[in-house]
Amino acid sequence: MASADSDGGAEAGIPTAVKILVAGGFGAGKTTMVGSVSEITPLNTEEVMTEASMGVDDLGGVEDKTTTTVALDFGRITIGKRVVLYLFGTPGQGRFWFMWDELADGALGSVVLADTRRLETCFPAVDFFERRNIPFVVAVNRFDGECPYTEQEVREAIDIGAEVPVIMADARDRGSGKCVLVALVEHVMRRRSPAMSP
Ligand SMILES: Nc1nc2c(ncn2[C@@H]2O[C@H](COP(=O)(O)OP(=O)(O)O)[C@@H](O)[C@H]2O)c(=O)[nH]1
Ligand SMILES: [Mg+2]
Repeated sequence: MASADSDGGAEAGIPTAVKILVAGGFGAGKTTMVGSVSEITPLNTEEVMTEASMGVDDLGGVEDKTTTTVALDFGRITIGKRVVLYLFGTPGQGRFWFMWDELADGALGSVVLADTRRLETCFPAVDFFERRNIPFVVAVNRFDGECPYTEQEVREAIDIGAEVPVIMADARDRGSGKCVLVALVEHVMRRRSPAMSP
């Protein structure tokens, strides 16, 4: 898959295909976000949770959740006619960690969804992308309307560098999800050509 900096295709009228991950803890809104922004019917592998996942998946704070993504979510969105983002939602449960390296292969960057009710559930995702030097933005999914924390408080809680964008978002809202993705693409471009930084 072409990366965003191979611009030849875009100049010739062929959109550049970019792979983006949507990560975060179990129940943070990954499936919801991929579904709300995707311009194709999103593929999702949601299954009703069975007793087999009891005691295996961490339902702390999301006890009402009755389905779970067993493999991944997949969606597509075109940004400004030139760039096509292919979105891969990562499975949030710890028992699917083995898939993350495969999914991350060739990814331009990632959205880490943070659930304001359980901020700590996004730590493993943040850690994963930091270790592999994969650019990411943090999208704070405001579950009950208002986010109880300021951007600075979220930053301190997650302990991320000042250069990582933190965006307040609503995973159910297409426009909001699109803003998050544009922020990610801009962040990746800034990292690749520091001269573009404000
Ligand atoms: N109130 C509210 N509910 C949300 C929001 N985002 C997701 N949800 C709900 O939270 C639950 C978990 O979301 P889901 O996308 O399945 O999480 P995933 O495990 O990260 O894929 C679902 O029932 C969603 O409908 C949000 O921004 N606000
Ligand atoms: Mg899911």
